[in-house]
Amino acid sequence: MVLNMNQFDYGMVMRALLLDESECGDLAIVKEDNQRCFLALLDVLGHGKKARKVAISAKDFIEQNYHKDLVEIMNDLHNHLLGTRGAVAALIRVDMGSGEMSYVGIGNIAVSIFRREQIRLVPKDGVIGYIMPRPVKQVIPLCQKDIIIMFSDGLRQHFNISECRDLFSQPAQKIAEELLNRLWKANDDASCIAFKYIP
Ligand SMILES: [Mn+2]
Repeated sequence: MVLNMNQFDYGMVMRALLLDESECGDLAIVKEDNQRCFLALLDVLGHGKKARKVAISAKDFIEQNYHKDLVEIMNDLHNHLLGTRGAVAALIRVDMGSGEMSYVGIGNIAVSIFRREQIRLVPKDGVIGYIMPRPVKQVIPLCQKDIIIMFSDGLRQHFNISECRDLFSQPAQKIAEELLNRLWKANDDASCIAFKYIP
């Protein structure tokens, strides 16, 4: 168990289909930014070394630009990835003070907020770096103790909340790891981010 030195309670996990992280085309990034927290989950099409190369390029780009507006990041990422095999991604920013969560999603990354019930956010269809619709930002007010879960299609997309409710009292890192263990389809790279809104 790693001692959590972060300001906020979040966790992330990535697993390569080929079980070698140097061949994982999924990418999870979390950045603390004063009283804000930025979360990105990205899945490059396919898997293996070629997908990994695109993921590394996207990682460098996102790490240099994460403080910008989410729509701007998505548009610029599209331009950055033009000519590659493309990717899908969800970008989130949480303002810890106001409790406002912003979300921009292109393609199949599942994003849910768990409170008593599950609130699913709906991305736009498209592939970043290939054919991308105009990204749109959704703003959702969070409630205390809301848990944001993001995961790629390497995990089973539809599951009953009762399959994972027992996890929600755990630290975010444990939630991310356990969800991946329980929902991994073992036919693709997989990644998951969990974030607890505790202002
Ligand atoms: Mn995938």
